[in-house]
Amino acid sequence: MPPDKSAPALTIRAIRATPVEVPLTYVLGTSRGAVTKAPLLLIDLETEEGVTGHAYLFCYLRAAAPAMVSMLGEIETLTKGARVAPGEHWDNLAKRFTLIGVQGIVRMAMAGFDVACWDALALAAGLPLTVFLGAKCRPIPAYNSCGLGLMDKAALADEAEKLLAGGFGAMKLRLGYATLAEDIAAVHAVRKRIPGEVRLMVDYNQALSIDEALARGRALDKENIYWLEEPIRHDDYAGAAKIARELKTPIQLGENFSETYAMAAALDAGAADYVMPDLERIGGVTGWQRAAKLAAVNRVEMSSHLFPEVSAHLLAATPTCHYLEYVDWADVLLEEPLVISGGHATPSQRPGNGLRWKKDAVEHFRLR
Ligand code: SMN
Ligand code: MG
Repeated sequence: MPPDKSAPALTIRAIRATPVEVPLTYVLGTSRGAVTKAPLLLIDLETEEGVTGHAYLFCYLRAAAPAMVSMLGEIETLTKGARVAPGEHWDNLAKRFTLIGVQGIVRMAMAGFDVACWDALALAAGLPLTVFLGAKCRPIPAYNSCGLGLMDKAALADEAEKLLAGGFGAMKLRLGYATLAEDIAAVHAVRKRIPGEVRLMVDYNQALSIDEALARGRALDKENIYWLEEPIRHDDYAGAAKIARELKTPIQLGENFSETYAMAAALDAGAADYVMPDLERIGGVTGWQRAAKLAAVNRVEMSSHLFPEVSAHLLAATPTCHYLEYVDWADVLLEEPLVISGGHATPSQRPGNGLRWKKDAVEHFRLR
């Protein structure tokens, strides 16, 4: 649903960006280091009409937060007084930021602004974001991506059992131990403790060389793995294509796609069987919609990366909707955390994207 036709006009007044850091219920031990806390940036887009759009970003590093706040300040300077029109803003800001490059935290800040703009428009229209985008609110299959990091095998099995709560029919295990034998032992430890029908995805977070990915991938082909994510460095599409051709297990890529251009290049190269764009790297709601069209044209199933609250709305409006990646990171900050039932996430039925901050929690977790 194009905002120009359906939403009342809104005028940008100010952008507030509040850095917080929340503890994770389950430590996320990846092959590239452990994530124990999530530094998030909460964005409020104020309009002259009194509607406030919300979004949050994942800063990855606490040190990145001040730079992202600063970029949002620059975006505020460039857009203050303009009409809320996210697609147009994306293209104008992309031109304006050409010299530094629409990448890294510049692009993340743009994406946060974009998500907040779409929220403001859907709020003003009185519609849940999914409906504003022309789709119906419906339950989206979700996999539990909390925890299951690199750790002791007994602890891994205990965690796998806990992650079934909510009726999840799928979960994701992080791999990239020193040896293939340890990777397989981790798979077996988890498998033994979960029902046979529960799907198991694995994620290497770019840890392997092409040869090592082929060797470990051939062994994993015998383990009924639902997808094998980012086995090698994320931007080696020729390498990933070779791996995708040789292995039976589907290759999943996408959290590092920078705008739709990277996704198009990956699909052209045959680098991925499935895709899972990340809201803040693909370009917010505007970038997601472009990616969803590309996935549909290529008939590739599309999942999400992090940001489950907004991604649930977007996946409901994605023709090749596959899986929502569920993490509970933002729950402590939200008036209404995302609800998981029977292994599915249902987009919030309220107008907008459903993000509303719990003020006392924001104060408590605020970075100063
Ligand atoms: C991941 C990425 C970034 C932070 C935590 C975890 C992981 C995923 O690659 O796919 O969830
Ligand atoms: Mg991943």
